[in-house]
Amino acid sequence: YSRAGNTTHSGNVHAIQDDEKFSYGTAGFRFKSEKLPFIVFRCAYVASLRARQLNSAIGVMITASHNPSCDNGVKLVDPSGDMLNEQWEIYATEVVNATDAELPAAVRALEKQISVGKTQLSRVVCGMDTRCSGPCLMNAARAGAALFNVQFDDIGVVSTPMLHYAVKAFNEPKFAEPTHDGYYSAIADSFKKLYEITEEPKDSRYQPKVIVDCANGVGAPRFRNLLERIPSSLLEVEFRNESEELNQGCGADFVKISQKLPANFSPTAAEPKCASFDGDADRLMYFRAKASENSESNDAELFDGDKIAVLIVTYIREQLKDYENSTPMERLRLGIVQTAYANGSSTRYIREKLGIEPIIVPTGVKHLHEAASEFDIGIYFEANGHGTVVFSEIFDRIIRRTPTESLPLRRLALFSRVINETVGDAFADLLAVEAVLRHYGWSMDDWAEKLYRDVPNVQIKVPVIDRSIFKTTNAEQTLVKPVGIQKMIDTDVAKYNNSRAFIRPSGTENIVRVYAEADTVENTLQLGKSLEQVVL
Ligand code: NG1
Ligand code: ZN
Repeated sequence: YSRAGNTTHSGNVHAIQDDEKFSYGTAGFRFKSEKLPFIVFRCAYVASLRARQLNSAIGVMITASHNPSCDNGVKLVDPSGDMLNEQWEIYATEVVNATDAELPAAVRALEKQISVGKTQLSRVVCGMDTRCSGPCLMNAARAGAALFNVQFDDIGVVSTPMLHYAVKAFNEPKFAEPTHDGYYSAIADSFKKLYEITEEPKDSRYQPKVIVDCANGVGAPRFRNLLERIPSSLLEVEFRNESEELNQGCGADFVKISQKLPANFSPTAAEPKCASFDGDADRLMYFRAKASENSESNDAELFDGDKIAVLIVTYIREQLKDYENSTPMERLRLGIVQTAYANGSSTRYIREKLGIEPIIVPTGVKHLHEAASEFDIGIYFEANGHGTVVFSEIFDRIIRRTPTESLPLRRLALFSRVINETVGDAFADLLAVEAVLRHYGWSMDDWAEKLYRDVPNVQIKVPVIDRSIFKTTNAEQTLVKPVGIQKMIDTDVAKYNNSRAFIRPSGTENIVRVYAEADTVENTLQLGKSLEQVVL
């Protein structure tokens, strides 16, 4: 697994030059799959060091999420199921960037630097998505972890959130059993119990049926496994896009960016409630065919991460009232975290109607998760459908572990276990959304009308030669470099009503992203186009 001997899953040597450098980005290392064997090998070694340092389980996830099937990637997961500690991202980058000749010295230096405590609990837990390069990379990971003699657990083909969940479960046995079954039953059992103590309103328009676009990824087999534990009278799921080309014309990212129906969804058929996963099932997007005079139109109406976040926060706040009424002195702090991509309407609604000041952080789950963890109940969602709710120890003590007769508080405790608090999880989030819709007796129409309406928005990917020349500030909403561009953006934005726009370099693809909002669809598209010209 050296750079010189880097061998692809088809058995060809694909040497990596000494001067080719890589960096641990928002999604770990993510490239064409042929580059990955030596990277995964070295990352698993770094994971084993981290495991020894903390005497804990550390996760390695092999996936490239919504990217095409020829890509793959690897990211590491810290003991509580969180993203890897930042200093260790730097270590991982250093180890991967060492030449073959430099590697032994780099490794010795690192081994000297970290102090190793007791080691009997140290292990590397590794999962992969459905890509055909996965098994070869799993072998590379096993070999990497073996260098330092750390136990290796191959948990097979899993969604990214299942891997995060398993890592936490290995380290906190009370949390759940660290197996596929442990994950399925913890979530499904909480969903069923929550169902039992939720009374659907008499005039309910809720439909217990969802059509799910699995992006031809890991969501198909694993969500089927989870649903085996939930009677179809409680929730019926129809699966689409299970085994064709991964992420091709489908999946949460496709639906979000194109605002179109994914492959195999028809605008004319009666498909009232649909949802889309991404390739590794950590993103969830609800959608339905957009009402249109043109029966051929493939336009989708999105119920994205922002809509999901607002739905969930509305529910949590309502359940929490009981607690606040009985103990007015001891409040649980409820917060909501978004990024600049959140629809302006959602941010305004949260601020003005819910009376909560949303926290805006830079793109990347790490930033959202961190900010949400400051609260007793921290809700975070990216507009693209990646998000969850995190709970503090105080919440755990007061709401989960204190027996109560209060139905709202019992519901809140169960809801907090349906959610996968380690990371955004398409399966858990879908069950959480269904539980809330049923609680309110809401149809998709209700969900669309009773909260807020999106302002028209557009996202454009602009390919660039070197995205590193773009530097931002103000939670990525202002460009400081190249000098002068921000002025041009401001001039364009000022031409439209209710407009907002920003340009930032992607952390995962060699593109910059243009995001724009304005009063009408036409103006939004125009603004987007003119901003695209600014970058080109
Ligand atoms: P970049 O490529 O940095 O915009 C994308 C998503 C992030 C996050 C990461 C990791 C958007 C606009 N960006 O990041 O939210 O999900 O991928 O997968 O959706
Ligand atoms: Zn993903």
